[in-house]
Amino acid sequence: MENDEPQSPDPSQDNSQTIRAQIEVIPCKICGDKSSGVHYGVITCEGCKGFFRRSQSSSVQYSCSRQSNCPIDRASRNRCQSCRLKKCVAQGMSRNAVKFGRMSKRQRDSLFAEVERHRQQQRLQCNSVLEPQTLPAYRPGKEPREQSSHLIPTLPPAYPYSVEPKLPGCPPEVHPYLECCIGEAQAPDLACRVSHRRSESNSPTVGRGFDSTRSTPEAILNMPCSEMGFRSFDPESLFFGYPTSLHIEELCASIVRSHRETTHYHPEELQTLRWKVFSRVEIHAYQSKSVDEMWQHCAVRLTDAVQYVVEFAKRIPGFRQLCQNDQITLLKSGSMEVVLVRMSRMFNMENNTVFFDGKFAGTELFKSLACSDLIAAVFDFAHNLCALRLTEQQMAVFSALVLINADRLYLEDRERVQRVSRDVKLALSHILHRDNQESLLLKLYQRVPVLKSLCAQHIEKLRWFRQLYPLTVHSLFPPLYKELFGFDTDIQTLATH
Ligand code: 6QP
Repeated sequence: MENDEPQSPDPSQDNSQTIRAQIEVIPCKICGDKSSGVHYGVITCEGCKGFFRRSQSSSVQYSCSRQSNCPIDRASRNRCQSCRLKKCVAQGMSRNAVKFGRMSKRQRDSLFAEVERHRQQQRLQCNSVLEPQTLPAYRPGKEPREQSSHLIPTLPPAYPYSVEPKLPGCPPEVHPYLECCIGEAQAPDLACRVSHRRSESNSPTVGRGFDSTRSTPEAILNMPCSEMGFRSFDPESLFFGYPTSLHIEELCASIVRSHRETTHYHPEELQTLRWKVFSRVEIHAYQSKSVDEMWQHCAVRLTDAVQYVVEFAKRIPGFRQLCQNDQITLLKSGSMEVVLVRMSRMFNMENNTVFFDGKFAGTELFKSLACSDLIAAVFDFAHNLCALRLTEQQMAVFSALVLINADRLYLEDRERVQRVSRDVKLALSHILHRDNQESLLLKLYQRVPVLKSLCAQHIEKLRWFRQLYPLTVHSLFPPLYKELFGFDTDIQTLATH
């Protein structure tokens, strides 16, 4: 695995030495240590480069013993491998990052602008009486936009030379989360909350997908996505005309790549893990957990999976061109559905088990959730989808179709979502036609309402659980989880209800 330097710019166009020297002014995007160049698509230090390389071996599996939101900086980076890896992925590191041929002028300008910002900052720090001569590795709060909020750690300014794109049709807004991130930078466990009320938010609808009217994790979406390393498919070129079959081919390829890059386990790895099943003793240990302990555990797992889906969404051509509110609306209502679609990859039909916490588990393991009906329904869904034996490509495009759903409530620019959705639908038809499996189309469309109902059941259970254990939800559930499921409740509210 020696593709550590897959992204050094083309020397024929740019003086790569100069660029590398410039890049090194920018600290490692993962831990803030001194960077040594672009590794796996992101500016990182040698330590994080090596860590990411090791993490890509199929035998490696990390889990966080806390709440999956550990701060990662130079001093703490070795404390939690799970959170470190998550940050790597969130920042856009990918083992598939390949050499890019040319840096566009925009990319170069943007890179230089970032370098310049860092230079200026360093000069300021050196002049400061309070912080004489310190060149601190990582200064959260000094640069709020560079700060992953821990709300959705997948929202980084990320690499590809982030001049924040002006989203057409969406007026620039003041982002309160910036202040919030500055204020809370030293306590990253606290969620940065944005109470961003929208006009519809007076009548939140419960039970139909997620409540998309609550706080908005703009931070995630603000940044360009990390799809450098390949010529990306440009959805804008489609908006004014009919897509050609070449466009659709490219769209398929792009979605498939996005899927591949944002799934933690690859098909071959899952295949080799199939023999790992929980022993009776292990099953008993899970069953003996208290209800709230098991819920918290699953909430963390689920949030992990959602974060990968957020990253997938950001890499779907056309998604980032939607306005932020619509991106958030689609994620709030669709990311859980995609998690369920993806779960079918991890299902073993031979013994009705699903991959969980490193091994394969049957429904009985989840007894202490006290949701056997929902667990049975989730297993049933995974089983039925698994029975369709989708290829990874088919699943990728189906996942995109589930996410880019123009029928969601509260979309601001529904027409724009419709255009992207139309293309994704064409992509799905195209891929099934190509595979000579057109009969799958109807079967897949028929799964969509089932997904919706599973998510509604999830929400219902969550409300029940929150009534029983408000403090567990308030203090121990991952911020992103609460945000997605519309649990913005603060402690005062809990006290008065
Ligand atoms: C990614 C997991 C297999 C149950 C749990 C989808 C849950 O746990 C609940 N929901 C849930 C959890 C996960 C999920 O997708 C998984 O493949 C991640 N997890 S998981 C896996 C499984 F059968 O925890 O690893 C949905 C909660 Cl939090 C409350 C009540 C009922 C639930 F199902």
